[in-house]
Amino acid sequence: MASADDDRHAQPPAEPDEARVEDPVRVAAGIPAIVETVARGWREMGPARMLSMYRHVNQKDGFDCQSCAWPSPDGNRKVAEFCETGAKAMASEATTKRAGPDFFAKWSIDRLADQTDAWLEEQGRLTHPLVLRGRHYEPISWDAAFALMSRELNALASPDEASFYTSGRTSNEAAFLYQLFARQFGTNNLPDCSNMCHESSGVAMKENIGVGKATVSLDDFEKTDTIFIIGQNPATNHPRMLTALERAKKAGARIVTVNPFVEPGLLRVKNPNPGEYRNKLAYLPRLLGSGTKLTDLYLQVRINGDAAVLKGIMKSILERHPEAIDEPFIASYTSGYEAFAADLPATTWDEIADASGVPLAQIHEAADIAASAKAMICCWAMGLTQHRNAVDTIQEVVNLLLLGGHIGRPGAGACCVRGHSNVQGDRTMGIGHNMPQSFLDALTKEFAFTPPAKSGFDVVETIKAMHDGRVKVFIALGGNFLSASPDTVYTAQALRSCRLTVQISTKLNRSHLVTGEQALILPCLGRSERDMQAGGEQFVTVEDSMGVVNPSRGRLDPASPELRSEPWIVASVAAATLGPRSGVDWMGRAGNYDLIRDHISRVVPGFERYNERIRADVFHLPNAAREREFRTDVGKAKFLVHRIPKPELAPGEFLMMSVRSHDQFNTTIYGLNDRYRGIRGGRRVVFLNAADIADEGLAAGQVVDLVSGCDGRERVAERFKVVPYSIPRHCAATYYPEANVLVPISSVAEKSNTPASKSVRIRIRRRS
Ligand SMILES: Nc1nc2c(c(=O)[nH]1)N[C@H]1C(S)=C(S)[C@@H](COP(=O)(O)OP(=O)(O)OC[C@H]3O[C@@H](n4cnc5c(=O)[nH]c(N)nc54)[C@H](O)[C@@H]3O)O[C@H]1N2
Ligand SMILES: Nc1nc2c(c(=O)[nH]1)N[C@H]1C(S)=C(S)[C@@H](COP(=O)(O)OP(=O)(O)OC[C@H]3O[C@@H](n4cnc5c(=O)[nH]c(N)nc54)[C@H](O)[C@@H]3O)O[C@H]1N2
Ligand SMILES: [Mo]
Repeated sequence: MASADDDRHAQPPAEPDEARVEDPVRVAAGIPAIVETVARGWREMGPARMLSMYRHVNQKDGFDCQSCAWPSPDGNRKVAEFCETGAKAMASEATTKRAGPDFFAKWSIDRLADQTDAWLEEQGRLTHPLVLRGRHYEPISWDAAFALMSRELNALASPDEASFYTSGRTSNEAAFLYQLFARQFGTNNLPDCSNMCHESSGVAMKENIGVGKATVSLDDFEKTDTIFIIGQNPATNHPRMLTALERAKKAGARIVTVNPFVEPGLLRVKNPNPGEYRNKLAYLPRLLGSGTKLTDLYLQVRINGDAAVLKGIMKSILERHPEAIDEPFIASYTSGYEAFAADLPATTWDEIADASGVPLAQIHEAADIAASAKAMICCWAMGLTQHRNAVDTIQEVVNLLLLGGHIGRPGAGACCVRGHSNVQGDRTMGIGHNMPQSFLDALTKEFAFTPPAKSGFDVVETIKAMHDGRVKVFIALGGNFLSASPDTVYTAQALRSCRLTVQISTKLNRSHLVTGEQALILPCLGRSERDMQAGGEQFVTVEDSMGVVNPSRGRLDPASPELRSEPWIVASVAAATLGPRSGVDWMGRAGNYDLIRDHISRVVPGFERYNERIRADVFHLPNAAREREFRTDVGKAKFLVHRIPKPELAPGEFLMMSVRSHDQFNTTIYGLNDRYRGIRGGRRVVFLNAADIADEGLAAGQVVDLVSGCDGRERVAERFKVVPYSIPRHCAATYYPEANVLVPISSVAEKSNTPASKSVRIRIRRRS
């Protein structure tokens, strides 16, 4: 049985919150972004290291930024091809601080667990392989660590008792080796962060259009005249997207935003990058000016009201703008239009107004904009993917695009904006619990073994399987599984039930503190660091959100001589565990990544002549839907019909979305400010509509507990300060990961199994 202390340690401490509330900003980026970039870099890295980092990031001879998956231009890149958020990610990795053996001798895992996530992050880079002995981590040799892993893995009754998690910073080369290892070991248990992220997008689009990836590329933003941004906060999470948006605006495009929050960063932007200004004399005045307006029409939708908004827009187009329907495209390339067109009149305006919370006049206005579009792009992210009906909603977005023929046309298409910098590449490389048979067949052909046929566990299934003893060894290639996953206390119990948990990491996080009976930390090189192997200096490759493959070459000296690269670590575990039965020369591949890329070139379509092409330049992967070739079961793009989900709130309940602040990368907390939304010095806040605060008899600044539970088990997140904010009635917002304890493990998106972490039903409880 877990003790109350154990449960408490699974979560960041519920400290009295010091959050202060200011006015939200009026314009994104600008001078404060420059100040943050320089101040953070200077503090963490010192001036020389900082300049080297900023000079090499996202350059073709440098490394790929560790932050988001937004693409860099194919052609000429600016001198500073990065943003404030990227600077924070770089500073976090290239910091001169170290958490070495002395640190762990001093700090037990219990005392560490009492610290905040921001404090854990601040302790610096991990330097040595570590094993947990008693309540302290102690150094262990690499060989002894691999021997321990091999012993535990080979002692399992079935390979399916192990699960191999991947987070999206992992390179293509490491990912390819890792999935090969898991499958040769005998399991498809390859959960990844995508299961909690854009899985819903992949599932939805594969059914609609036969491709689970964005159909646009960066230059489409220069050709578009209409952009919808649905459930995404680019100013914080994909700041370089603002450059594309600003350019599109200057070229006359219109932007419609759909979001429950009025996100200040979507209203106006001032680009802080001098490279954006052809006339350098204009730079300073423009930086001091009021910036460029981004959003033309802001639909402040109720949380999970998007399906209603989208159906409303399409109904309005059918009724009021039949000329905007691309009949030739629909006739040649799609199926299911009749059923779709018959369903919209059956959906009533009352239903649309109720479920969306958006005034109908605004829905018609959005329809007018969509109907006049010659080339429309729809962008979305977590605001759509993390709901129970996420797959259906995303399919409505695709319906809207299909209606106007906006797929496979210059300046138009679907743009699911990925999170982690290589999350898309990892899946392309075979990180996935149910890869298509064609991929498994290609593995068989290349490596002369039969991969397991049975579908493996994703994230939620892995947690449940660990919880009830079906998975006993858990290995994580990056990430922070405990804090990123839903239902924190349940997930902590699951991890504690394991025989062995292994974290391959760069920095300390809470997943190192809540462990199986035995635990290892294997510290690895970050992307910015030089990677020397037996065959000389190596580079890796990554795929961005638009299917462009980029090389990434580290430039800094490693944070410690004990660090090893991810491909080397994976190869070593595989060699130790599988021995000669594998037939793969693992250490040969770890010594020369060209050999890994040669395998990839024969296994993964689109990577032919990989080594040669990546040395010449970045390259685009093929995307059939972009060519209007729709590889669905009927060979056409499909209109799909869905009902608007019924609002599911009981009286006194709120629907809560858990979102990112401006000062975090997922579970890595850089600082306590959310500059654009005007929150300073704290994270335990709950954003509510002022009328709801009054109705509940609460006051701004009051500290409350948040309670959820849909399966008979009550979950409590303590000490959240009430903040009035522009958000629809009966909606609430908190920050992730503090609120993850409230997300029930059973509350997932249909078809994608993604935790519904933006549709959490909560109650607000006064503290006595
Ligand atoms: N700085 C920084 N950059 C990041 C990350 C980070 O943590 N920090 N994380 C990376 C990762 S892995 C990812 S996946 C992306 C995430 O990027 P985003 O998806 O932009 O991240 P979130 O903060 O989760 O917020 C989503 C937005 O959805 C809105 N939203 C919530 N519920 C709904 C809804 O029901 N309908 C609509 N229309 N909108 C809704 C919220 O108000 C918020 O504006 O960013 C990546 N980049
Ligand atoms: N409630 C709620 N939960 C969510 C979300 C949400 O919006 N709301 N978002 C979900 C989403 S979109 C995602 S993607 C997941 C994120 O889940 P994860 O990807 O598992 O989490 P991160 O916080 O990105 O992982 C951070 C850790 O990765 C390690 N790391 C950093 N760089 C490297 C590297 O180069 N190599 C290795 N090996 N390790 C490295 C560091 O030790 C760091 O502490 O969380 C999900 N959870
Ligand atoms: Mo993500």
